[in-house]
Amino acid sequence: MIEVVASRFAFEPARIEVTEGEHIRLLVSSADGVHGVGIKKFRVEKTLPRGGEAVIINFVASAAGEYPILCSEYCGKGHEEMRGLLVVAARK
Ligand SMILES: [Cu+2]
Repeated sequence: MIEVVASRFAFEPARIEVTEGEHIRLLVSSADGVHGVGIKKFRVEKTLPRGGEAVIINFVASAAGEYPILCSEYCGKGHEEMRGLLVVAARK
């Protein structure tokens, strides 16, 4: 399980490294207002409620590569810059 905290306007950690084929479980919460987590490649799209309640996101990192983690809910002026990176290393 990987814990991630979203806030205006960043994800912490901003970089998540996993291995191809791994079953990923993210436990994501917001430190302030409403945010979202979007990882298009793996069809991840979840809203994070205001108030810090954690949301669990499950997916399989089925392809190696680097994929942006975007905020999927407009959250203010820095929304477009709010991004993390999911790095999926190829399985040896
Ligand atoms: Cu946001």
